[in-house]
Amino acid sequence: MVARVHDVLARAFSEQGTRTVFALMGDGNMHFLGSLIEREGVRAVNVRHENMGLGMADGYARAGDDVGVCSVTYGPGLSNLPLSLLVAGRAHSPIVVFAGDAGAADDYPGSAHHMNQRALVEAAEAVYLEVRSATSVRDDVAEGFRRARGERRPVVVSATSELQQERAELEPRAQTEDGSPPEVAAAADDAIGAAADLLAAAERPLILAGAGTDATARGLLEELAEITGAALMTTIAAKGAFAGNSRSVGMSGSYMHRSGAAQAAAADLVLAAGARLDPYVTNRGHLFAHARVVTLNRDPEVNVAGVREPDLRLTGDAAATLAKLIPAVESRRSAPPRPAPEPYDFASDDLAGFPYEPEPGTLDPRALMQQVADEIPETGLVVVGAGHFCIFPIRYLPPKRTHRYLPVFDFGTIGQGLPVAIGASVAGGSRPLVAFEGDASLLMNIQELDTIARERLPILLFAMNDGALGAEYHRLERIGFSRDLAAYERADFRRIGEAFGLRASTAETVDQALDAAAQFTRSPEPTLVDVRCSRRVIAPYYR
Ligand SMILES: Cc1ncc(C[n+]2csc(CCOP(=O)(O)OP(=O)(O)O)c2C)c(N)n1
Ligand SMILES: [Mg+2]
Repeated sequence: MVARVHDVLARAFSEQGTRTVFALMGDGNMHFLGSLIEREGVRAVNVRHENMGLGMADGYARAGDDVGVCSVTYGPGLSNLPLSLLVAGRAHSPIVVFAGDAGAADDYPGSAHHMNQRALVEAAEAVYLEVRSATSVRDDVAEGFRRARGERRPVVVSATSELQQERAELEPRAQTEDGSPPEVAAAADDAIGAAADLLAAAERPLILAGAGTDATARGLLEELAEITGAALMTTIAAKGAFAGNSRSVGMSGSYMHRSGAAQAAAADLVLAAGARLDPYVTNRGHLFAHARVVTLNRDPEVNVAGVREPDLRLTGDAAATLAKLIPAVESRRSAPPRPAPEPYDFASDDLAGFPYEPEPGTLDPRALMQQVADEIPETGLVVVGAGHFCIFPIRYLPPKRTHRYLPVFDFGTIGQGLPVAIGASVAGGSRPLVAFEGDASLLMNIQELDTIARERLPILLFAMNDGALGAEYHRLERIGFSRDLAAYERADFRRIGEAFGLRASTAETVDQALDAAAQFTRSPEPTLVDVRCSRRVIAPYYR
């Protein structure tokens, strides 16, 4: 059989560890996809919109800690990508996209497909690499994967149609990359010593854990909190890391409750482990303005919201570093640790303090969140899209150590919770997953319910249906307009879900939503719950 460049391209992707591709075909990538799927045996998840295919690759990368791969055709296919490129880039997701390129045959004035692909991709903050020749394919693809992994961002690798169809030498498959991240050592001893000095001397230390900490590191952070009397806080993505620990004071930044805020304001030293101290986590750097900040991160350049350098950086693996830091602190510390702060239950306090009466046929999403944590699967991912509704799962779902949160707030867009949930589900295999998305967000990309149904993905999707652009609805009056400008009749997600082939139901009461969740947990099939959310219930941030 005569091999072509598209065969070599496909083999190069396979050699880089590609097992799944999120794809939508066209002239520009059908050769590549044909080789990748039929000859290399890669699983194709066919998507209904390219922007969603990239969003799924993003979810795959976030959940699986592996490169997400997606493919689009040239011109119009590639033009559907920029929003997801921006989101994935801001989320530091390693992604490689194979894109067609119309090439010289299509490069004439008035040609339907011709456009400046590089400019569009670069404007969306991603890397654009062109495969140069039939003999450079493997090197070029390897370069794309290396940059995606190293820079943790999306890289678009393109090849023209002419080049893809050229004859080429298909070499036997080389050793496949296993894709696992390289071993990272503990931070340097002198930095650990300096950190131990600071921790031993601190009067009101605070430990902040992010998604870059694993269970071992979290256990060690709890040990360190016992020794030093530190309060324990998390980012949203690490919510639940310290559930049940009496020193735990909730999440940092925009989602802090008043007990946590008091601890953060009083802290004289913050140890931020595996946490990117972005503007949301640090209230644009104001939050820990009066504390010394020590970072413990693999990223040697991590800083405080871009406004301040940390006082000390521990660059290395969190668990390996903490294993050395703890005895160093113990040997220096003399004062007895402070007692744990007063216990505080934000959700109960908030429901008692703001007793909204839901309108008939709707429920209070805060009450649903308080109860639903016991009905959803014990372990697994909780994906949360962006909008007014997102505050309910983030702030009112009782934290659990076995739940891992994927908040999709990067770039502040709506609509990306759905593809990230799909990609994460594909990465997780048969593990059930729970996702929360707003009604408008979901309707923006509703066609991907078809992907969920076709792939039979075990996703429990809550459509948080307030029949409004809630984020705008709850602010319009304050700027002098009617809030009805952002309200509309609620879509019927039960009928929509059923039409796409999902198990679907309507929940006008908390009990109905709990029943649907319990049924999913017993038999995890693609499930959509139309949660009739009251418009009267206003989330804290919007009050
Ligand atoms: C692509 C995009 N368009 C518009 C916005 C502005 N916006 C932010 S939140 C929001 C409302 C989303 O509505 P929904 O998904 O129903 O969630 P809700 O706020 O009602 O809970 C909108 C339109 C945005 N962030 N991103
Ligand atoms: Mg809404």
